[in-house]
Amino acid sequence: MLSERMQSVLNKQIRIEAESSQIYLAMASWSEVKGLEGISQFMYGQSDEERMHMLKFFKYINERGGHAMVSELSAPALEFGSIKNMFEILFEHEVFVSQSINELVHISLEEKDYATHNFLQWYVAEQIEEEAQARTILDKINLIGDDKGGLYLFDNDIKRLTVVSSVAPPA
Ligand code: OFO
Repeated sequence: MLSERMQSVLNKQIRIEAESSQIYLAMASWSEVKGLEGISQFMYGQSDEERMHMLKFFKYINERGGHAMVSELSAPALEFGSIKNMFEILFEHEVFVSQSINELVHISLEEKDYATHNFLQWYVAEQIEEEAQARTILDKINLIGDDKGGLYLFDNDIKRLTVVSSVAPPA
C-alpha cells in the first residue's frame, strides 16, 4: 500500500510526464509545419514515449492500492524560434524531469517504500539516456551552425534516433 505522501508525489509526476508529452507534441507540430520531417518524426516519437512513461506510473499507483489521477495540464509553448533553441528547451526540460525523479527516489527512501524505490530505478536509467541523447543532438546542432546542407543531413539523420527510441521496450 502506498503512503498518502508517496501517492501524492507520484501523481504529481504523472502530470509532469503528461506535460512532457504535450511539450514534445507541440515541438513535433512546429517542426512539421517548418518542413523538418525527420525532427518532427523524432518529436512525435518522444511525445509517445512520455505518454508511455505516464502510463507506467498510472499502472503502478493503481496496482499498489492507490488512485492514479488525470489532472489539468499547463499549455506548452507553440513557437520555438530555432531548432537549436527548441533542443535547448528539450534538454533543460529533461534535466528538470531527472531532478523530479531524483526527488521521488529520495522520498521513497524517507517513506521506507522499497517497492517504489525499485520501481523508480527504471526512470533513473531512462533519464540518463534521455539527457545523453539530448546532449548528443545539441552537440551536433552546434557543429552544424548555420550550414543549410548540414541541417538537411541532420534532419535525415535524426530519423534513425526515432527508430531506436520507438522500439525500446516499454518495460
Ligand atoms: Fe519522461 O522522460 Fe523525458 O521527460
